[in-house]
Amino acid sequence: MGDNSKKLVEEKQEFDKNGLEKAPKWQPKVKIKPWLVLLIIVLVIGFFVFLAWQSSNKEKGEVYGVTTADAEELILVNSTKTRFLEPWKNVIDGDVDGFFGTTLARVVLRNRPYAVFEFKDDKPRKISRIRIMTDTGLRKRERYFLESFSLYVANKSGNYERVLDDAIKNGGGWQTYNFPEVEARLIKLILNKPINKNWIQIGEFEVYTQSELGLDD
Ligand SMILES: [Ca+2]
Repeated sequence: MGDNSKKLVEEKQEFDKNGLEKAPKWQPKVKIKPWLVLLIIVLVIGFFVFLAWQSSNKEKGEVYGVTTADAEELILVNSTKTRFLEPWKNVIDGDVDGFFGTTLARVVLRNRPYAVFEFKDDKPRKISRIRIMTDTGLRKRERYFLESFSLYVANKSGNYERVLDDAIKNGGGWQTYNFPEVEARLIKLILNKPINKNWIQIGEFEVYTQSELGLDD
């Protein structure tokens, strides 16, 4: 008991000396570690180096232009895997330039990659045309360019029906495909070839309803 009260008195004196006469020194709640600062600096520099590399990785020359305003707005429902920086959402983003506009679908065990889309309002449409664009100006990507695809649609009952089975006929620019009008709630795009590579590239995919058939090929 005696020892304890002596200790308390000592502690109180110390507190009085350091705490009340001097303002307490400010200390950050989390200690900033030098290695963490260094890591953040490296990451920031790395990000800018990546941006520079990605812009230098593009070919100069042909530009395939932007998507048309009357294409239906799609959202991604589900899909197979892609390269990390080139996800399936890039195929419906209206961007036809570089990595950020491109989908690079992963081919696993020769299974055909695919993506399922629906209209933004979740309602069915009568569709009769699609457009596909493959070349977003990235170097050394020709070997991965989409060569052939299949298009399926599902109506309200959810049963898929094949609408198209077609090839990409003239390289990476925009190509238009027409088909008899069909009601679609879900649209499934399957990439068929090249299936012997690890990847298949596609830049943009558009869907049109009957009312937009004024568009020229
Ligand atoms: Ca795109």
